Amino acid sequence: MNPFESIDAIRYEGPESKNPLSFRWYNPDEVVEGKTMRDHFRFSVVYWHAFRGTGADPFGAPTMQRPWDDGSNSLENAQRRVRVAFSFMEKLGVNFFAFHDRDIAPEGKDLKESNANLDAVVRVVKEEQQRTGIRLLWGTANLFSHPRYVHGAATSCNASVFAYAAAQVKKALEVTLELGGDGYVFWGGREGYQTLYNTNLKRELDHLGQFLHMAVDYAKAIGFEGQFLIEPKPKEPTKHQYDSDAAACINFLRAYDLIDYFKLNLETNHATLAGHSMMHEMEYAAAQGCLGSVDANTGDELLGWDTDQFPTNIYLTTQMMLVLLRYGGLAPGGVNFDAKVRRESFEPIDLLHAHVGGMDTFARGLKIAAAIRADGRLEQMVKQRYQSWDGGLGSEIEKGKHDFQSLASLILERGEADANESGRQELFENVVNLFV
Ligand code: XLS
Ligand code: NI
Ligand code: NI
Repeated sequence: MNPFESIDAIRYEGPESKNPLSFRWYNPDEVVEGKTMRDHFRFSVVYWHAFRGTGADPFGAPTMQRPWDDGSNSLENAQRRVRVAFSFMEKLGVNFFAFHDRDIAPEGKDLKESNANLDAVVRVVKEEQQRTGIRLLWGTANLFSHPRYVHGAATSCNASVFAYAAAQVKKALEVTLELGGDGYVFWGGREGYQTLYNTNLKRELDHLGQFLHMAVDYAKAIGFEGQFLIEPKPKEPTKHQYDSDAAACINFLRAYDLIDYFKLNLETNHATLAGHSMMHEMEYAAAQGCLGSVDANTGDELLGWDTDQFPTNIYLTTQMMLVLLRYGGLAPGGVNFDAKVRRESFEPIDLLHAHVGGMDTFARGLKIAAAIRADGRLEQMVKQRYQSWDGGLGSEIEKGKHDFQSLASLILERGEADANESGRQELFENVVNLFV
């Protein structure tokens, strides 16, 4: 019933290994830039895709073979699933997982029953955490699947839905605290709109701000000290999600006085949907002191939706690791595989191949990024590009010694700015390629 039981734990065997169930690059104890790979990544498995994904799509029925899962909504099934999930994570060698309240336990006939179901499954999760040492990266509440959330949760036009969502997040925070979670994520499931004709945008944003303040207050009240995170996404399920990208989220957090309590959980496929690269989203968030955690996946350039594929592109992970190394890493965040196997990859072993590949792709990205940094050429070239700011006029401006008056007289006197130098984009790209 548990197909992972008979499989050997996945081990690092090096790049020459022919064993598909081995790591060629992810070597948890290997130290890169003063930190083990284990601590750089803090890899995490998501419960929803890995253990609740059915393979159903808008055109067809579920395909996943999950012999431990009887497909029912019973508590026993939910508890058995937890045991299998932990045995999977143990064999894979990840140190963290993440879940929504409704992934791990079935929704009951009312909130009281749902909370009791959650408690019954959390007991098993706790036992498994103790048995394996696997920790909770972050918890969250599913505020988007149930029909009550059709118009959103904190931004619903229906005040009692706001209240229900508050009650659900209250419980999810308690459970996250109980399981020792390092963080708590707010992804704005249906917090957005389909048409502005029927939407009071200002009122909805005010409600969202109020809701998040209630969460901050409740966390303080119960002593939850984990990191709060907002996960940007521009569209899907609504046409326009309020938390559309890093910049929009940071603006919202500042406007509603929440910036001290939140960081961002950035997801690669969401960045693509927003018309950004993941490197842009990470760089922007980090520059604002808001880089919290990463939902690691990738989209498909030919498809315009959240395909949530496992990352296999070494350029992508190299770029991500360049940003992370420069800004000093992710903890208490992690690299959380918010990714699902394709509908056609329906055997349990595909889950292992997918995660092993994702972890190795990140490990290669880390080693390449560290090599680029050790070489120093790229950094030197960037420094060179900004040299006009390192002395003379540039440093005077940076130090605040000038205003429009003084700059205007200076340029009137000189007549023209200094000549520009080439941006050398192709050379920068060639230097990166020396290491990939
Ligand atoms: C959906 C989001 C979701 C969050 C958690 O697109 O990625 O899975 O990570 O609610
Ligand atoms: Ni996500
Ligand atoms: Ni997503």
